[in-house]
Amino acid sequence: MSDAFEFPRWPESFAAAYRAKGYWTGETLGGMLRRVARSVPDRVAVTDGPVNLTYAELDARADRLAGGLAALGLSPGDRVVVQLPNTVQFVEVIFALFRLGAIPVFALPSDRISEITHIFQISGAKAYVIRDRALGFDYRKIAEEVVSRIPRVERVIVVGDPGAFVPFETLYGRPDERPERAGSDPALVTLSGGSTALPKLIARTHDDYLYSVRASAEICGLTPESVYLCALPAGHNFTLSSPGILGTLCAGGRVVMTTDPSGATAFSLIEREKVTFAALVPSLALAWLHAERTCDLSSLRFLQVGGAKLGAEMAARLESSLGCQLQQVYGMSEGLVCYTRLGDLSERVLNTQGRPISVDDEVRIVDKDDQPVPDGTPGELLVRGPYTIRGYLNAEEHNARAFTADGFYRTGDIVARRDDGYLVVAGRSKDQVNRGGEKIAAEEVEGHLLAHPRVREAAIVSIPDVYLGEASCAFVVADPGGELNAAQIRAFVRGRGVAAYKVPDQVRFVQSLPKTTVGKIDRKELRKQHGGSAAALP
Ligand code: AMP
Ligand code: DBH
Repeated sequence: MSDAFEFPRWPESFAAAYRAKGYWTGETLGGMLRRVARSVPDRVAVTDGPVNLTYAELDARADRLAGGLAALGLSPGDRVVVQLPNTVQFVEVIFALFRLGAIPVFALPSDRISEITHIFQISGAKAYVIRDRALGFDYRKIAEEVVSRIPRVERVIVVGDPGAFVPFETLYGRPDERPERAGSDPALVTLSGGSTALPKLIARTHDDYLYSVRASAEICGLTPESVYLCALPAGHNFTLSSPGILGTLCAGGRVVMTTDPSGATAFSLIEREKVTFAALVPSLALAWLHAERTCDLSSLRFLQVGGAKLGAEMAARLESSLGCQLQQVYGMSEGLVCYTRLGDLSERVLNTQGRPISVDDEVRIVDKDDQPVPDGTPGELLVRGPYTIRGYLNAEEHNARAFTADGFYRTGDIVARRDDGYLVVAGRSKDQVNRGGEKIAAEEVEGHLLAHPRVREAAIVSIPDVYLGEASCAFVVADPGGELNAAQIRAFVRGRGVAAYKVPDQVRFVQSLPKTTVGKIDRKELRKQHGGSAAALP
């Protein structure tokens, strides 16, 4: 990618309307922290183990780090890949980048060399911020490879033992005195869960992101007394913004970081830090249900579950077992977020994935021919609104398919709208496996499988899984002659340097794959043949 950082923007008539309605205020994420720090300087913003950073301290550190990053040669508009575990440095770094006007590109801790190389290539990023080791992995190894493969990557900043790279601690420099960015500038970049061979980049502006953050904090009733347990990866859209880290800070509340989301650790943190809310994916919620409970969880006001479908039965069990309100969250990095509301009737909380944040989220549910379906009938969800992107970055061809001519994003989710306006997610039309909230693009893993010299054809489909909701199954047509087994296939994919969750959970060898009339692999038919469910468009 070139240095240009152009992303599809909202047409001016929409932008003007979103400003006029007070959604887009011109405030930046850096400006938001400054404002909150002035009003509650001595309250704790972030807790990480024994560390308690106040708003005044976080604000000052962000300024000094921005100065240090500038001294390293980073400028406004530069992209910086951030791959940090849930620690206080994550929050410091992102606000330093916001202040500098540099753009964090969020990688997840599970990403490995294959994903990271792709992220650098398509984002044009020239710096990388990592922890030395976390979760049993040495991230400096990825950094070494990235630096040798991509000459543009000039700086690697390491929290912890830096090896040959730049130590994070030396970055606290003289405060950077740059003017604030404009609200319409890009604030951050995340990656789409993807259904294409490689994920696409999503640029979010300060205006649109902060609107979703502010509105989410309001929907969740956040106040300076709110304490958020950040248990899912901090760089994910759910954790960052729904209302997550940024929403909590926007309300003057406190974020408690943990790198261990297990029930045992989370429960003791909830008791010790008097946590008032947390966000989980369904599989983690299930693990919490089964974890031993000796701690006092009475501070917990509500628990958010999202990222993958939560069944009504599980929802009911969660609510009664944890003794707090449940909130279902259905969102996407591209924008739209739906919540069941606190105080909603239990029927809605258990059976729906909520309703959109904004009355100006325009939701269309359509059949195969893009015609609207009646309420109660499942169809593909299309959406347009004040915080839903109008296109991926540098992806003109893909955008023509992923967005309608009038700017609606095609979510690839099969959804029914009830007459009360609440949405029920019924399935998916995109070629993706949602493995406990972690999204796997079928095409991406198929590409890795096909790289094996003895694999002739391959298809990835979802299969039901008690814990994860869905697991991935690889159907492989192997070259005749010689032995090829499942373990070899899995080891091969792992050896390609991909995130562990993408390694197929099951591998099945078949003689041939079913094809559609145009000769593409018919994943729906495969799922049907092998006992999975296939959501069909009406
Ligand atoms: P991502 O592309 O990683 O941002 O993931 C967004 C996708 O996750 C959505 O388009 C849905 O397919 C799925 N998703 C998120 N939340 C839920 C939910 N509560 N129920 C079902 N699917 C969900
Ligand atoms: O899965 C998601 O991407 C997601 C889930 C809940 C999301 O992006 C969000 C809330 O904001």
